[in-house]
Amino acid sequence: MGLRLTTAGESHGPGLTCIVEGLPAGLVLDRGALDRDLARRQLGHGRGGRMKIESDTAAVTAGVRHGRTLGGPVAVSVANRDFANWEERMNPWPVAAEVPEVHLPRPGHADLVGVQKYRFTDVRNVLERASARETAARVAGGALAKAFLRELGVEVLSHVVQITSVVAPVPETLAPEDFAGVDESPVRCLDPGASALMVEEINRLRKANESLGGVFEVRAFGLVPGLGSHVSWEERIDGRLVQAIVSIQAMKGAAIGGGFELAGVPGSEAHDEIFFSPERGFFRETNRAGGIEGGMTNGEPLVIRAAMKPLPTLTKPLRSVDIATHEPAPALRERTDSATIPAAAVVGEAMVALVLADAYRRKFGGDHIDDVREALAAYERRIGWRRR
Ligand code: EPS
Repeated sequence: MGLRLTTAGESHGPGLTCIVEGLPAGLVLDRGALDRDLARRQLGHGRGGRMKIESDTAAVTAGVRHGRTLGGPVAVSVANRDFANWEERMNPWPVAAEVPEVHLPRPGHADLVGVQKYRFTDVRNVLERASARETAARVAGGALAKAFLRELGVEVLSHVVQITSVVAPVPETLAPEDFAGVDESPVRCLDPGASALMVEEINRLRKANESLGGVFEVRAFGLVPGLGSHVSWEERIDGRLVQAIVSIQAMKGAAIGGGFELAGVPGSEAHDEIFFSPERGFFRETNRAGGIEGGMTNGEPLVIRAAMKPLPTLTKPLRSVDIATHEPAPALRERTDSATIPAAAVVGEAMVALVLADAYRRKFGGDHIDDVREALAAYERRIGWRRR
């Protein structure tokens, strides 16, 4: 069995729930680490008024006893504090009050196609679930996956590399230590100069009633070679990672290693030559493949980037059409964030961690965390793997 995440919840409903199935028993969880990841997802220059209302914390309601997993599904709930302001509009049960419907779909959102597909007349029935508030539940699930991966020597980290036209320089190699201060940057960027320019860019465009997109990068260190498989398309880990990343609200693309740039260089500059030494075993001097060859991890750090479109809720709304009258009208004007790429990077970590944890569960099995560790150690011995 692999590892599976289910999330439930609406943006202004009572709360969000995540269920992670497939964690082994005996895994030690750190309550603080869960809340830290939830708090990291709330950070970043460019967030809107909602983040002043929310202060996300994880309430574990199933699958854990005295700080250790029991082997069953783990359930975590994250309350929506804002529900207090939406009790009538978002009550799970009928209310006496008249609740007006939303009829103005926002271009770039799920709004229009969602009401068509689900036979709704009220856009709110779509936008509440489509909202990126749901990513709080993903991050809670991702924190569980990270706890499992940490036991296996794997760390998943992220940073922002671009906000609209501001592109940060990224050194050729990065080690986990290089990410130590990333959460102190207001945009979660490793380069202080670019960080300052990104903040200016957000301020400038926000003042012009614009929203912003960008690019973040997730890196995973300590991965054993052989996660995923070349034998069938569904098992290729690059495909699974890209699916997970692009499933994050507002993502339009994902690229592994050199990504699209590899398409423009000759073969001799696109691959990572293979070397061997008794001390290091097999090793590479470059990592253009981003740690994946043939749909499998190859032992080098995983490098994956995601491109996020500018948020589609604009303070100066785009043109739209009233779905009840079919008259032209500006799109729904909602309170919104202007830039969320720093937060999206934290969500990216969660999604990558979930896919990697799933791959470790599929490859090494085991009902207890020590079974997993033993199976991994035996495999590492067999292939002569030296942990990087
Ligand atoms: C979101 C709109 C905003 C964001 C929200 C995602 O919410 P609201 O409409 O309440 O102002 O703040 O993100 C979160 C609540 C969150 O926790 O990230 C959207 O439309 O996707």
